[in-house]
Amino acid sequence: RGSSSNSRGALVVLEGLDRCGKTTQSSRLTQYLEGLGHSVELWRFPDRTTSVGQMISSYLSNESQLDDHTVHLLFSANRWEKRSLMETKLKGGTTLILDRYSYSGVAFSCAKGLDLEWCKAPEVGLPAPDLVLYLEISPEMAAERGGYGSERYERIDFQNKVIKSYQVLLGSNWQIVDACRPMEVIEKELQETVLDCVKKCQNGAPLSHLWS
Ligand code: NYM
Repeated sequence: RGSSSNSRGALVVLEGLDRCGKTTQSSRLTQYLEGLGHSVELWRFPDRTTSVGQMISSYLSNESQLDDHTVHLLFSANRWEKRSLMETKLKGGTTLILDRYSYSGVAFSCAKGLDLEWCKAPEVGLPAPDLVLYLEISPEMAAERGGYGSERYERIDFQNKVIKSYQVLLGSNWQIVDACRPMEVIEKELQETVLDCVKKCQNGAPLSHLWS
């Protein structure tokens, strides 16, 4: 597949508030690309399977307490520990669909009051996504979807702060997707956008690094 010698997989990120539908949409998107014969993998951050990920997971479920800066750096370390595999996969032609990435890292920590530039710094040098799909929904509507669980951050007032920090991060490779619509409608829209992006990367669009 792909005619250019610089052909590679695409790095596609799904972002949004808790319960915006990211997880459903990212797995449907992965199935869709697989069905077309593309090499594709679905990853999620935090990756709770590593030892850093386990520290994060116990923090999120309130089983442990950590300083806000410390947990921010753990989330970042959890991406760095996957960086080399991420680049290998992309170079090998595999498209990666990421359920959350550095934008979540910055948006959630900033919502706690940490400094924006401080939050962005540890992410510098990670592979930059070719496309960020931001699933837009109000915290009230997200909360209605079966309600929030017991994890940290799942509160309407906090989610409103997260929206504000996402707005600061918005870049030219972002697509804002109205996530209040029926699942199938959103799914179709994402398919078209992502397929375009996959083709561009097959044709050799260079991979860049954060924060670009
Ligand atoms: N989260 C996620 C962060 O605070 N920083 C990060 O870097 C990442 C990747 O963790 N509320 C937050 C956002 C979510 C929570 O995510 C766990 P999920 O998608 O529910 O597993």
